[in-house]
Amino acid sequence: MAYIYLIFPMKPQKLTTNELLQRIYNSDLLGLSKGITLIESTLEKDRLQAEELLNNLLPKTGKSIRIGITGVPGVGKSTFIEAFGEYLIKEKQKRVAVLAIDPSSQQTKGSILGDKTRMEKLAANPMAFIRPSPSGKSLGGVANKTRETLLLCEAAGYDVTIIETVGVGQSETAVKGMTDFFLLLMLSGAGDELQGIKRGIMEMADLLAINKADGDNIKKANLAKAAYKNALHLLPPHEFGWTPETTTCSSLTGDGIEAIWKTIESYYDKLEQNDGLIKIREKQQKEWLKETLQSRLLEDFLDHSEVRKRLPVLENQVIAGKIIPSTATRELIKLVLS
Ligand SMILES: Nc1nc2c(ncn2[C@@H]2O[C@H](COP(=O)(O)OP(=O)(O)OP(=O)(O)O)[C@@H](O)[C@H]2O)c(=O)[nH]1
Ligand SMILES: [Mg+2]
Repeated sequence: MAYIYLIFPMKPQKLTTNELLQRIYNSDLLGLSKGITLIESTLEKDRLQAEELLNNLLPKTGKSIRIGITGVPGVGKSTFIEAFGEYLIKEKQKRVAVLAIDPSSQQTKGSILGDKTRMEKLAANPMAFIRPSPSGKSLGGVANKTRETLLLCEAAGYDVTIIETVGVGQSETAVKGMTDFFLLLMLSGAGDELQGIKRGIMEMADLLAINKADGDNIKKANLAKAAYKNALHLLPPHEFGWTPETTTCSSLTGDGIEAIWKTIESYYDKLEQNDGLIKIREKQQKEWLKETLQSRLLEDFLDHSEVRKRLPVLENQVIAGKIIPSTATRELIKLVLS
């Protein structure tokens, strides 16, 4: 590479799709990064190449253990991922990729994983790959790029893919929709309301871990664990026979980290008994198509020249209370489809 830069110092050459594929299959980090940059580009020609790349590497995807992790800001997600990632690499010889979905990254220039400071050791480990959240206008757009990046990481041979998101909004649903196992990190000593955790998010969890269970906190963490265990009993049972579990952990002492991995392994064992993984992923693929179709159709529709001309007029009529939105919509659809 240095050689190429010497000859063309200003303009590094773009790789062809085949070159990218070979590099990704060889787990070449530069190739993987270039592939992700292509995925994140909004230029139409890059988009087309990204699609070609992804369609070609699809047969090499799907083999990783896909884990989603959420929890309110400060619960210790990054510190946990660092400890957990180090454990997986050292004790289980796994290669670990960490991605993020942060819909607010547009404004904050990427808060999640933006500073890798709390994952310094993991970031420096050649067995790990850490990529900050892509930026984007909509959650759907950001999530789609992360989902495609996950496929690239799988083709590059990562055994475990972790997607972090912050537990305050809609992004959990997006992460749930692209991972197999969903881990919710919580703190002891604060009610769910205080932690901003909505019941819906608890319902998504396959494992609820009370984090920072160390020092003076251990007792409180155990009490919280018991309380959440009871609360989980009240929720409807999961599909495929999995009963969500509750545990405690500490990224500082390492307590509970191995047990969490064991839980994930038994979750996969359970799914294997009734083709659960296949079914979960089929459902996710179907949903992914639906979402992509919806957002793409809307984008193209609003971009249509006739719609662009007519929409402001109809918008004013709706604002003035002269017509209802469905009448305006019907007229716009007729403009495009006729
Ligand atoms: N005692 C204790 N402190 C911890 C533990 N894990 C994280 N912390 C501390 O909690 C703070 C927040 O940790 P982060 O890992 O940055 O939390 P986060 O959930 O990634 O936060 P955001 O990225 O802002 O959403 C830091 O000061 C950590 O040192 C733990 O297991 N025990
Ligand atoms: Mg963090």
